[in-house]
Amino acid sequence: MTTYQDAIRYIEPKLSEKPTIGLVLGSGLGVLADEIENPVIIPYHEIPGFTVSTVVGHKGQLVIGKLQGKQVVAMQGRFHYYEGHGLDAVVFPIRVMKMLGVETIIVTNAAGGINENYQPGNLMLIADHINMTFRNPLIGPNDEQLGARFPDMSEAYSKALRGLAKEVAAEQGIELQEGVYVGLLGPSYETPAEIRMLRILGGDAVGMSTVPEVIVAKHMKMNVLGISCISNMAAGILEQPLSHEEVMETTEKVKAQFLSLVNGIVAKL
Ligand code: 6GU
Repeated sequence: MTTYQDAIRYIEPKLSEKPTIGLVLGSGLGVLADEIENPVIIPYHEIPGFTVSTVVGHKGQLVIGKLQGKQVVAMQGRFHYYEGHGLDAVVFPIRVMKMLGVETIIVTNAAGGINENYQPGNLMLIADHINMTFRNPLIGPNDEQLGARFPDMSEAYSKALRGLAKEVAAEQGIELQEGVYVGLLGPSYETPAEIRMLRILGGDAVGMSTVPEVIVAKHMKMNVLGISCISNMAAGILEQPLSHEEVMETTEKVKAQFLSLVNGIVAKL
């Protein structure tokens, strides 16, 4: 069995400095990793224990180096449960990041807007999430070395980091929504009836990632900041079908804002 230590033993010798900030870059948002200076780039397939991402718009490599003067490790492309990986594989890189030295993790994704005040292209700070996958990566015997059996989730998305993000957004004149991310399994998008249900339940945005990673990050007591790019309105809000192409087009349009927001946040960490 491949252990986290096998991955660490492969990655660590390639690094000159321990990364303290982790970035998980969602669909269309991987460009941020291209700004990392003097990068050490490690394709996932080389790393013991990593699986390979299969989604269009996801590159599939770790990029480690300096961003805004801080040593960061970025996942350029993440794993989704709908790809057929087990949850263990989905969260493996998060645990590896922690073991490399990461204390603060910024998770990003493309999400559909449930809140009718949102518009495609908005950025949304994740205030909290609802786990509608009804699966949990911590099921199984608990490894006490990693964290507690029953981890607290009452502040999954750090209030202090959200405050910092709002400060940076205000400085830069970037409009920033704040809301609840609903995580589903996918890969089919939701029906209009499901979206009406999720709205009643308190959801503002919906996507197919992030929840398992954040559960595992909190298990290991990392500080988490979550940012969704509202790439499209969820089903039934506009009179048009949903497509991954639209998701990629919108993330392309807000790329500059997204980059400047996350760069600004990393600079102040
Ligand atoms: Cl509308 N739904 C889900 N589940 N994921 C998405 C999305 C919608 N838009 C982008 N990702």
